Amino acid sequence: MNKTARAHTNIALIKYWGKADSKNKLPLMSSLSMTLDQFFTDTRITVSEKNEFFLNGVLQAGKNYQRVFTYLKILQKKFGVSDNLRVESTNHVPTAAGLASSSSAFAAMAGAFCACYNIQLSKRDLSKIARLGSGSASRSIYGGFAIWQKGFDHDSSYAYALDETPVMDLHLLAIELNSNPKKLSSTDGMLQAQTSPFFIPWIKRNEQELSAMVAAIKAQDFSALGQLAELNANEMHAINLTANPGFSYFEPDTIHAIHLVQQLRASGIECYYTIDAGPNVKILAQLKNVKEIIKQFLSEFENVKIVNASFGPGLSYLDQ
Ligand code: 2P0
Repeated sequence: MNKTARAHTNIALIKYWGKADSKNKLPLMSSLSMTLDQFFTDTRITVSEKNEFFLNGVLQAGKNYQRVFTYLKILQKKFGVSDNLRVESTNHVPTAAGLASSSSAFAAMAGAFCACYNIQLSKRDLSKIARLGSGSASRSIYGGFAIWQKGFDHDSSYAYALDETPVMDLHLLAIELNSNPKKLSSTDGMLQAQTSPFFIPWIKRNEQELSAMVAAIKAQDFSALGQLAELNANEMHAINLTANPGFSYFEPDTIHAIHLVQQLRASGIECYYTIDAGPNVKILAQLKNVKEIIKQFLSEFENVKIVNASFGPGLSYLDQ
């Protein structure tokens, strides 16, 4: 078989930020995401003479190589196989970088592993094994809106589709303000965040925030969705600031972008932001306002790159 697997990046509107079990990547909260059309990873795995990982055509060593093969060895053990593997991944990220993500990388890797060994899995089981590579990858098995239910062990922690083909008018503008590598990985950041006095309240709010988000999506209520997403992102970043010691992914331009979103809103252009483990900002908007928001960001920031994304599909295989 050896088909190429394609998975799209997702952005969480209700975020995963805290683990119950680092080894199995079991989260302390459920999360909800939007899969994006503009950003994806293609991966092909073949049995080979030696273990090799090529990313965008370049042979990888060190940390990147380690992370991929640590993961693939976990899968090989699980499925009782033990060959050397050649892994070829290509990240398709339009000119605006800063959105190459472990969510698409490990969802595509899980799919490519199954294709290599002709292992037939349900989407639910694919989601579980993608999670072992990176928590957020569990959600990229699906298109549209996906929910990762936290569960309590490997078998109960998986994502499912809330709506794979939403008709909602929702755009995500990925605003690249800064392309430097992040200072603290998500894995380390979410561990450090657990020292915040607000970490337990953050977890306790998860169920009610998730239900409110599901209701907003079902009602196609853009205002409610945006307000909830922005609040949830602010909570995550407040926890980072109040950790001991505190830290932040924000850069001066991040604050500047937040202020611009607030100003746009005050002037009647409805939009909201969400921010992940890095300085870049993602804007949630409806089609009628996309042009004006892009114009405002281009006039306010030098060298900013903006990609207008909407809903993307789940894991697929390319015909060859
Ligand atoms: C999310 N993020 O829900 C959250 C919000 C970033 C901020 O999932 O340790 O790369 O590999 O499970 O999935 C990024 O963390 O972390 C992430 P690991 P992952 O999308």
